[in-house]
Amino acid sequence: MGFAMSFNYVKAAVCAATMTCAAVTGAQAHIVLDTREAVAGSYFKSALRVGHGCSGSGTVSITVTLPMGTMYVRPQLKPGWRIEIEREPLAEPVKGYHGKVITDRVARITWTGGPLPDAYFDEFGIQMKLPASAPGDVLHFPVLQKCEQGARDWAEIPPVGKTSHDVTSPAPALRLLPKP
Ligand SMILES: [Cu+2]
Repeated sequence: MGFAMSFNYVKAAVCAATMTCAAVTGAQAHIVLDTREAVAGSYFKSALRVGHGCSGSGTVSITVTLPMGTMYVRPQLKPGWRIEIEREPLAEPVKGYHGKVITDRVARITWTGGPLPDAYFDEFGIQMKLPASAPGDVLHFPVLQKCEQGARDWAEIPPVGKTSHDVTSPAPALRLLPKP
């Protein structure tokens, strides 16, 4: 918690001192993962932060698509929001804990509730085990945001050499760090 806060302070300071300020604060207002980096293969707890609605309209649901390789995905219960977990079969079963064989995975999670007014932000907690590797060392978590009026698909993946600041509706992203 303390670390995340000081990280944000650092970013705010950088933002004030550089010309990328608008881009940085803009990205903060999107739908993003609260944590941007984590060690590959580790247990990871974070939250999807919804920074605003759809062109002024309040948010009534978000659906996140989980990247391949994430395991043991669990959403955090959230008063006022109904949670739906959609599973899909794995191409090949994998060995889990306690000698269990795992044959499916969480593909999508939807929170429905609110409405979360445009002027407010909120966070939707999620935990999982991260894969040992990912293409380009980045995992993407596309989110479909539905509002009282309209919707927004946060699913853009920046092309190689670009960042989330270069696209209008970037998918929340997590950089995988090598195991220490
Ligand atoms: Cu935004």
